Amino acid sequence: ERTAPTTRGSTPAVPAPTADIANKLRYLFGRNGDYTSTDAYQGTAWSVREKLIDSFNKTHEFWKKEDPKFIYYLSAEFLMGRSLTNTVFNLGLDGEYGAALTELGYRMEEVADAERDAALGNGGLGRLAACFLDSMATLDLPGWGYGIRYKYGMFKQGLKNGYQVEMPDIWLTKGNPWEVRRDDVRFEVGFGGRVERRKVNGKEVSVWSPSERVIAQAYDNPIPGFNTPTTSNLRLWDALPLSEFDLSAFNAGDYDRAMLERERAEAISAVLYPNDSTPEGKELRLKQQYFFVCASLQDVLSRFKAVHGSSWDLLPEKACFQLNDTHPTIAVAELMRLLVDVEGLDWEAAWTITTKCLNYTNHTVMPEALEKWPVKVMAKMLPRHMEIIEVINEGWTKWLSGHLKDVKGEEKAKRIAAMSIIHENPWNKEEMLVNMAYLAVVGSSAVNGVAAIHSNIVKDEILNDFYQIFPSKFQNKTNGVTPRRWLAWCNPELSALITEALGSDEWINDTEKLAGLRAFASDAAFQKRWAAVKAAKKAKLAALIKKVHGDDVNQNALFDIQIKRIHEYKRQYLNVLSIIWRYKQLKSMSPEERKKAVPRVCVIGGKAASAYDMAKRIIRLVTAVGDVINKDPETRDLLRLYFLPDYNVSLAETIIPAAELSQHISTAGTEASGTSNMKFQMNGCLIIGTWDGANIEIAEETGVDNVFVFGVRAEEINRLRKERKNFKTDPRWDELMRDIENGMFGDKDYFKPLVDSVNNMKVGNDWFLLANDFAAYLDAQEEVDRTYKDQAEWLRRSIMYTAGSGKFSSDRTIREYAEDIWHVKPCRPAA
Ligand code: DL6
Repeated sequence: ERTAPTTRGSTPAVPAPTADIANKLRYLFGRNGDYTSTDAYQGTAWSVREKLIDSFNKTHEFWKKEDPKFIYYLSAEFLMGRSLTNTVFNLGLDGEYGAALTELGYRMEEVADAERDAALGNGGLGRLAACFLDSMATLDLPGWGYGIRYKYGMFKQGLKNGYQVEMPDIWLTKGNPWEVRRDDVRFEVGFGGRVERRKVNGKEVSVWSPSERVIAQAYDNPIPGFNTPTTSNLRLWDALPLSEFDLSAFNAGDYDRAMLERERAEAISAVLYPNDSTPEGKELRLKQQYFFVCASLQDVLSRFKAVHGSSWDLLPEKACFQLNDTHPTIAVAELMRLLVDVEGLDWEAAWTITTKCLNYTNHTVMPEALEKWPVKVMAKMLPRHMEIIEVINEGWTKWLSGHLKDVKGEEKAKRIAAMSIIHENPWNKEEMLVNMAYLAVVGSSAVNGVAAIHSNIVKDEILNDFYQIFPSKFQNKTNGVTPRRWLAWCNPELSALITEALGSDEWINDTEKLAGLRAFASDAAFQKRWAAVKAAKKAKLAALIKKVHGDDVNQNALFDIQIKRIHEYKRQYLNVLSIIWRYKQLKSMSPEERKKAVPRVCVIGGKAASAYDMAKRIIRLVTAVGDVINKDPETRDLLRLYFLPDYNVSLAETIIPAAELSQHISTAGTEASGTSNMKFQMNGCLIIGTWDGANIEIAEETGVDNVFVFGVRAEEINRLRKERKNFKTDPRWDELMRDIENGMFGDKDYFKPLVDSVNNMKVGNDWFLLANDFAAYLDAQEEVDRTYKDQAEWLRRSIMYTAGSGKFSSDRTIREYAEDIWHVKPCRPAA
């Protein structure tokens, strides 16, 4: 049950806002008593919204008066999840609204469950952006997020006979109390057409006449900080047609044409990352990127102009933009276009301003996610931007040539070609590509990776040529997560225990204080209370498994969780192989031996991209193995495997507090950082993981001996990949491959490509080196079992995890961005 999590949630003396909730239901929804929990959610949300907007207005009046420097976080994704609980807790309204709901016969938790997740993101990158907004507001930093108001967010995942099915996420049908439509904030965005040179006032200018124009309509989503009067903003853009309706076409009986413009415009903000395996899908994605970047930059520039006129030199002192991955990188060309073509600045002046204002974060080493747009596509959709990129590239390569004056001949040409923003497609010599990461590096002041190891890979491998030239541009900013949503609000019981132990709830704003828990790590009485909280959270997850799968699970079993996007590099497949091995071991044991085994409930969750065939096969393998294991009367008390469909932020809020072991087992050097590892750590969940991403820093903060680390290191990967053909696989591995091939879990034809991808060197080449890590992984799992049998040691480690999680608050990350990259200072309105 959700109880008031902190000392802030005390029941107020003033009457609870019961009447206001009832009023909202009466006048907004025509309801008069006899409410459902969805009604109770709607009434509460619309009532809370007013307090949120009061705080938003106050903050923005203050910021307008003070005119501080702003950070604008440009991101194609914001994975916000639900807002009600977060808003009432962040605003300190949990006590009064909790009491109001009790009067109406509801609990906050059940009412909060009626809210749909705002799933405007795919995974880690989008959720990071959401955590950052929470921290920016909490730290009183003048800052907004800018993105797209997708009509359909991340698809809903279902299972049909164990296979993933995708359904649209229709999240806006019941209205959205957490947004405000700004009818006064609309900008035109153009696509296609042609560019002409004209002489205006004796000066040669480029005039772009787009062939298609749409309207970007702003929606503001207030972001409340915690323990502060600051409420900042996430401004999302919706695409609308320029004219409502083509009445003449309609009157002439051409109904299709009458609707065409609307449909074409609305398609831009319809779906989060449409499947980009087709050329049409690709074009739409570029269109989305330009759409939100163009509207956001126009918006910022128009506010700047209203205060500072055309003192454009001042812009870098008033605004900076963080490019969240390469998705918003077209901002480099768009800011140049706005400054040169629209505001009439000289190219050089505009370039100085542009590069001072922009910064770029890299979030991936996966080559397929490092965006490169065909010049043809770019030139057709954004002809003026293509010209601008060509000029930027000319200037860049010319500068480079001067810089490399000591390098001669072919070597020099090779090095310049390797760093050219526009280059040949290595797989198709006919095609030229715009490399968006290179454009971002050349056009930015700072470039950062998202964990220490990742930032080193960015410097030493992915962008090494650039690093050699601009070493000071490159930084590391290890990711973080908001401790509000991911500990205080999702685990109120643990939160209350921590507050009691530390003597105050100051840790919610200053997570370094969690280190104080180390003093309690070996205290038997404290461990007992810690364990009781975990047991309560496990009971909640057990109830969820029962609801989804109809099974009761052994709540004394070790709850072992892997939740994240399904991807070969994240190696859910390796996890399944170890579960099959565990099953076979249990089967071969005598009843006496079985008594000594550690029971486990394994849960795997995550979505596979709709076009990612191998990932879908992995999901089917999980469900097929679960079908066999969960029914086996000999072992079902000792081992279960469940796939929980439709993994999203809200589900994570239930799963993470219940987890005892979480798996972060990517091939070393492939997971840029990971952020769920930090959420698990905060909630006292032990980690089994490779030496990858933020696992490394988590291990350092928690004590490396407290983490089940296994597997090869990033430095070895390239060599091992080359040698994989000759790698002598473990006999247990060979046995498992045969089992799957021979149909132990059915569907053997469907699983064949999966087996081949890691086992048949003629077909697949085990690119992610599952076989190399397999034996070490089984050893690490045995070590997990041994440790779990010693509950005092397990609980000591669990407490040490939470105690060591101080570094991974996104408050720390955002403070570092603000100080080292943005140079933005807190600006706090009066309470
Ligand atoms: O930085 C946030 C998050 C990291 O924690 C993950 O390790 C990383 O995989 C993810 N990157 C992406 C990039 N995808 N694209 N394009 O989602 O970023």
